Amino acid sequence: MNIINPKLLDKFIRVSERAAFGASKYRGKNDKVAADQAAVDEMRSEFNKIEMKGRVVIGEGEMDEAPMLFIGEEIGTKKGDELDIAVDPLEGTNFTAKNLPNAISVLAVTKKGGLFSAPDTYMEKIAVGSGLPKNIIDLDNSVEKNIRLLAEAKNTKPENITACVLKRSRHDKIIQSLNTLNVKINFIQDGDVTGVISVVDPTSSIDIYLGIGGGPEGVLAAAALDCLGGQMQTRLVLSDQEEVNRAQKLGITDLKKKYNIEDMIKGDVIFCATGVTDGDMLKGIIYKGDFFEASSFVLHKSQKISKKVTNTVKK
Ligand code: VTB
Repeated sequence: MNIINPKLLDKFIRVSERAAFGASKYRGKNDKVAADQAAVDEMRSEFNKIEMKGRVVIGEGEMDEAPMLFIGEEIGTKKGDELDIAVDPLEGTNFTAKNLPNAISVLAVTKKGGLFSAPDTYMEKIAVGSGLPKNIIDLDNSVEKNIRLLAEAKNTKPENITACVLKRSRHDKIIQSLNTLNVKINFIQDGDVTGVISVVDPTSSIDIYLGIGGGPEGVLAAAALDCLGGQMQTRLVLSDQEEVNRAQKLGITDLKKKYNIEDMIKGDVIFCATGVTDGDMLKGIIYKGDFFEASSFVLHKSQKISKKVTNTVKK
């Protein structure tokens, strides 16, 4: 495999740490725009210190909207390896604004051409953990069929399965089907990157993730699952011509394609997530005088690295 230089890992951890620190200043201040902006600014300036020819493939929007970290933006010193980068500087803007658990800063990195550039539209998602028969779940199966297949593979009954679902009315039908099978549902208010990753988290009881969330968040979660041996399938939800145009602009021709992890993430990948507020997966940023303490979840596929790190960083 064409690997990402392992020496860059610490530098990428620093990027998500700084983004989380930026956002942390706005915890509980009821201003999600300012929190997001602070995360973006910190993330961008830290990325620009890294020796690489980086390109944002999943970012804060498209160039004509002129945000920072837009799709296509070149980042890094413009010397070094060509890397594709997906970012969500603040995943959980509402959580941060209200100082609720589970806000994170998150990024994924591949070699050039390794990341699916998903448009910022909705995406259907289904994900399960490791150690299961390949292609066990499918978006074209009914919810009932997917749950029964999963329960069978786990040698248990549907009533012993736990599903994670974003609490939205668009999921009423899924919820009804899960209720019929007596599946336990773990609702989340927001933050489906963490929701999807929970299927591979040995400390969580979640067996399956189901539902519709953001496309960019889907690809970020796929990067983590790829390193941890989970399975995931996604499909874009394009609700009008404008969204179709956006997808086509990113080079997508088959609008109904089902994406498995290997269609979203190719080759080596790095994933870093840092807690902004305390959460199920990570502790939030802690201030310590002139320093802050940041907890991150870090993965590097080719190096078989999967670790949680806590660093003390100068403000
Ligand atoms: C989704 C989900 C994200 O926001 O994008 C959601 O993927 C927005 O969904 O993790 P709604 O339009 O239904 O509110 C998050 O939950 C947080 O960014």
